Amino acid sequence: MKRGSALVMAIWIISILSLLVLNFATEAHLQTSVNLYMRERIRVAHLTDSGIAIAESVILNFPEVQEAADDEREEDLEKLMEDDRWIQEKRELKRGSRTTIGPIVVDKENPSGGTVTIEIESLGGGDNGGAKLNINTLFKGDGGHPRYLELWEGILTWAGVPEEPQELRQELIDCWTDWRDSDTVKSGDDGAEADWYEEDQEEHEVAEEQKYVPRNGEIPDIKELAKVKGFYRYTKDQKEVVSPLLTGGKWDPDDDDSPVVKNILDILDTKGGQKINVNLASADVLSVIPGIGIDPNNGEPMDEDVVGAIIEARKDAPPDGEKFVNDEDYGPFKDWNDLQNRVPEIDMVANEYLSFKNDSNDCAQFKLTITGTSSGLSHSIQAVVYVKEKKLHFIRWQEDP
Ligand SMILES: [Ca+2]
Repeated sequence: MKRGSALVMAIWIISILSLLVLNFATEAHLQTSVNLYMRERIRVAHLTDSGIAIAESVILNFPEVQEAADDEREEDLEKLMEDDRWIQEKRELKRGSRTTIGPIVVDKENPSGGTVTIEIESLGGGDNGGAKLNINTLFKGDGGHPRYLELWEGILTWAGVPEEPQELRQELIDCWTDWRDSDTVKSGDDGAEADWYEEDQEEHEVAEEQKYVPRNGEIPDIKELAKVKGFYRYTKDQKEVVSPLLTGGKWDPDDDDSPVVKNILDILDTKGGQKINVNLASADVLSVIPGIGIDPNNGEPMDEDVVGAIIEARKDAPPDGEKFVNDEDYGPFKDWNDLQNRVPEIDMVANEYLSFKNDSNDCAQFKLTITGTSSGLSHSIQAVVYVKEKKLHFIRWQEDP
C-alpha cells in the first residue's frame, strides 16, 4: 500500500514539474517577443521624434528659402541641397499648401533601422494671409480692414441673412464693431455698448455670474460672436438663446417660413492678417471675396463661376480627360499675374484682398502627419501646431489615430 502511494506521489510530482517547465518555456518565449516588440516600439517612437524635429526645422525656415531661378539646372539644385537638405520641400510649402518629406532612412549607418515620413499641410492664419477671414480685422476702427463693409456684405450674402428689413445687416455690422472697437460709443442706430447688454441681461434675468459686457478688443475665440447683439436671439418662449449664424439653421426658429442661414464659422477665424491666401481658401471663403464670389458693381453673387474656376485651376493636374501640358499651368498661383492668366474671368478688385505666399509668421497653423516604420511596425502621430516666437506649439496631438 505504502509503495503504491509513493509511486502515485512520484508520478504527480513529475507531471507537476513538467507542467512548470512548459510554463517557464512559454514565458521565456513570450518574454523574448515582448522584448523585441518593446525594442521596435521604442525605435519607431524615436523615428517619429526625429520626424517632429525635421517638421519643425522645415516649418520655421521655409519662408526664407530662395525660390528656384528660371534657369536653375539640376546640378545647381544638387549644390543647394548640400547646404539645405529640405530645400525642395520648403519651396513646395512656400508655393502651396502642403509637402511630403520622405520616407527617409533616419540612421544612415543602419538602413534597416526604419524610416519616417512627414506630411505638412498649411492651415493658414499667418500674417501674410490665412485660409479664412480674420474677423478681428472686419470692423471700423484702428486695425480694421479698409474694405470691412464690402467683406461683411459678402459674408452676410453668402450666409443667406435676409436683406429685409434693411437695417438688419447694418445692425449686425455695427454691433460687431462696438464689441470689437476700443471705444464705448455706440455705432449707427442699432449698435450696442455695455449699457445695452446690461439692460438686455436684466430683462432676461441672466444670472449674476453669467453677465458680460463687450470685449472692446480682439476676440480670441470666434464662438464669442454668440454673445454679440444681433448674433443671438431669444426664442418666443424666452427659454432658449439661439445663434443661427454660428450653428447654421433657421434664421428665426419660431417662424416656419424663415430662411435657413449658413454657419459663418466656416469662413471666419480670429487669427492672421487682413488678406486671404488664394491658394488655401476654401470655395466658401472665396465666395465672399469681391471680384471672385461677389460682383463689385452690385454686391450680388457673381454671374460667372470664378470660384469654381479658381478651385479647378489650382489643382495639381488638369481636369479629367484633358492632357497635361506643363507644370506652370497647374498647382498654386504664384502671384496676381499668374492667377489672372489662368483665371481670366476674375475681376481686378480681387487683387487687394488676396495673398499668394504661404508663411510661418506668428499664429500660422499647420497639420502634421508623421509616420515611423520599422520591421513592419509603424507608429504615427497626427498633430496641429502653430508658430509663435520661432517655436512650434502643439494644439492637438493624436497617436496612432
Ligand atoms: Ca466698443
